[in-house]
Amino acid sequence: MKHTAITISLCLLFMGCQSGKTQYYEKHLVFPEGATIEQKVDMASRLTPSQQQLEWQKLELTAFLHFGINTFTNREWGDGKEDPKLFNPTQLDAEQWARTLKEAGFKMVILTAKHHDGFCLWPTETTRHSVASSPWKEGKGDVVKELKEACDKYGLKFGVYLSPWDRNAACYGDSPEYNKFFVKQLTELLTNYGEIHEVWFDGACGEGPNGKKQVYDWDTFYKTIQQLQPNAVMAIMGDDVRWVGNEKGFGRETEWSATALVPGIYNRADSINKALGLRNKSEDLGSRDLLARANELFWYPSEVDVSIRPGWFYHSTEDNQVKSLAHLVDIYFESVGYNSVLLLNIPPDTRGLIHENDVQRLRELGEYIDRTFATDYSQDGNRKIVGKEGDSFEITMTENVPINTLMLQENIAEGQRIEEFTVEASINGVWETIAEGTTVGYKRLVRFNDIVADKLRVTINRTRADFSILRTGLFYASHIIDENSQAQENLFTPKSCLVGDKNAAEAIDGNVSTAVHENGLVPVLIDLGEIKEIKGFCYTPVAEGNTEGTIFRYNLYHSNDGKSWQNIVRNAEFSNIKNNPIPQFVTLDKPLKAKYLKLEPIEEINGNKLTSIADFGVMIP
Ligand code: FUL
Repeated sequence: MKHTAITISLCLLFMGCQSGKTQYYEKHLVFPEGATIEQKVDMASRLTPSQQQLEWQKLELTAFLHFGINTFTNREWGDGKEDPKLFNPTQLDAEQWARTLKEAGFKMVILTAKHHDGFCLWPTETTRHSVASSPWKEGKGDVVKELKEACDKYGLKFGVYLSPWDRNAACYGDSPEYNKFFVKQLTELLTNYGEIHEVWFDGACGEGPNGKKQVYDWDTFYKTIQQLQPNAVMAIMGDDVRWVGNEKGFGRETEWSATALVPGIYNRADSINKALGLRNKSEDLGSRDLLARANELFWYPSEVDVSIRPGWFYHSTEDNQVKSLAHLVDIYFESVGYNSVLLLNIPPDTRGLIHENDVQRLRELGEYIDRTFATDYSQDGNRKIVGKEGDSFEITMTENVPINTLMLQENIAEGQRIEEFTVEASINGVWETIAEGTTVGYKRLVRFNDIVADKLRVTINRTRADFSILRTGLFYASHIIDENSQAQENLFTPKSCLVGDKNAAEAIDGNVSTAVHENGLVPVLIDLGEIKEIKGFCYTPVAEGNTEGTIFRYNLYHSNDGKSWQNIVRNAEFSNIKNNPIPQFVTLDKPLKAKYLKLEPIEEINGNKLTSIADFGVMIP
């Protein structure tokens, strides 16, 4: 008897209907004990974003601006020991940044108010390591203020990146002290600059095994944001916006905003994510298989962050490595078109301007997106379509022209539901399958070969509950011929290479898809074959597949006889190599002449005793 009563009330709960009204779960839900997979799928279909998350998702395009002391030291990660006097942009013009970004179609701008070096772009009261100690505007400048005013002028939303990891703050590692210091910085930023719409807390921390251990007070950080900027989302180390898991610019084809991944700010995150085998990088974050094993779900949508150049900060050597239009368009389709927000980084240069090459590429990208989506060849793109699993709907063309892109948008205010769909086209009266897909979510752009069709038919083969589509569209995206971005460095191919004792021809074959993996932290010994003038070197880590053994910290030596060695670089790091495994170009302080180089690993990215290398080149004048 008791059992029946419980069953009836559980059924009511699972059907989500109490007195005829559908029950939704905002942002988070916990499955009742004993819930079946059908019941879990049904509840998952009614998990919805918060209002802030919904508004954030609609922005689609956000610009990231990495600017700070690293811009002037030519580094990716500063160590916090830099002289603030180095910060001296000669022509800083935040309006040029805002105008360029607005014209390219961005809706929000996020500035690195403080990166890992601890240098603050606003005159904070918390530290001397800031613009106030720099010669720029005689210490009276405030980059945050200038950019916020420019964003207001151009109608852009504004967000701040505030790195929790701080290599300058003396109190870093003294957890309560640093937490107070950090909340003070956060409070200054969230109080003195008007509305802030995204607060970006980076997850990176490169402190090695003997480094400082800081326990962050996420709860207080979170409450500070809620109290001071209730419309803001808290990203990455936050529970509103999820890092997609790579810095390459590509999202997942199957992208669930309703995920089983527990955001890192919750104490239980490590243990639950480990038990479920989940990381930000995981392919699957929300399938039915995962729902079956999970006890709770989060509305935790993906943000795809990527730089327009290889690095996040400006380096003049990368002026000719601005990503091509074709590459950026692919990134757009595989981020915005894969149910994510694209966060594209454009690093202002040492003048304090967005470099001409980036301005040009952004203009091309903006024009391409505008042109592609200006004409929708479908009739009635804005009609609302609701249906059940297995239902089909047709989209009729307005004109007899080629198309190659279908846009679908689910009404995510009621949850994300579609799991599988098929697209057919009626070409000369005959139906052909032209594409298949999985999730839709906020926006799905489906690309297919150019066709001229009378109409398309979309069948929703699998859905978690009745589906609800807000928008469909048919477009033609013109094909772009890619011109390769050129690396500026002149790389010399060594004669031979030993990794440990092993002859490692794959490490110098110029082919980054062949790699050498060795046990132990073993030296990479390079024989140039003759004495050469050396400007620097390039270590290319393994970027795909088994990335174990990637070197993080290293020493570098040179020699003319391969026996007596002189140290050139001591305890240096390949900053950010773990998340962004791109070729690491290292320019020596002074060029030198040598026949041999030795790269000695001190620390691997995950603290393992392994060494790997995809390629090694020597920079010559
Ligand atoms: C990473 C950082 O370490 C990089 O320097 C950069 O800021 C990127 C967006 O996030 O984790």
